Amino acid sequence: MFASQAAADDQDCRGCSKVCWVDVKPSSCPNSVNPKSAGVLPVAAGWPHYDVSTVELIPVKGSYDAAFGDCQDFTNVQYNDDTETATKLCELAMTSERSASPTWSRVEDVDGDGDDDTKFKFKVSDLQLESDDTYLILKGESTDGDCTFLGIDSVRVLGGNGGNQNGNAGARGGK
Ligand SMILES: [Ca+2]
Ligand SMILES: [Ca+2]
Repeated sequence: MFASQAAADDQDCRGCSKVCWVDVKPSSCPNSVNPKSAGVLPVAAGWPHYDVSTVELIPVKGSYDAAFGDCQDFTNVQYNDDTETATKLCELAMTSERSASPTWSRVEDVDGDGDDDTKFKFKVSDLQLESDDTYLILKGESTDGDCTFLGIDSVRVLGGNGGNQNGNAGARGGK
């Protein structure tokens, strides 16, 4: 492992960064979460080779011009896997000081396209969700240490007035 190099790249968002699809609460939309829940949050990601010890789920606020509307969906994947998007997600992730590490993970073909993906579970309490959080960013290093993989999906935090009300506007809005 080249953890120190990976960490250095991670810090400035200028290392190798790539985007994969992420579906918070697969098969559910909106992705509603009770921040006081003692349970776990399932998240699927379209990439099988994570160094799981580096994976974080990061709550962020605001409007992001994602290609999808309210929710990413593993059955209808829409994301921009270009360098610009990867850099944007990396910078967005750095605006948050909260993150959770997965308590469970398993490699499987979530969307049935013949390529392996990864399922994760995160403790909801580890996320320290706030009512105006709008997205969750999944970030982790590749097992070969060469690249950071990032993905984003919306979250609707129950019990607040926040939620992802700007999801569609964000999707259509400018940058
Ligand atoms: Ca979902
Ligand atoms: Ca797959």
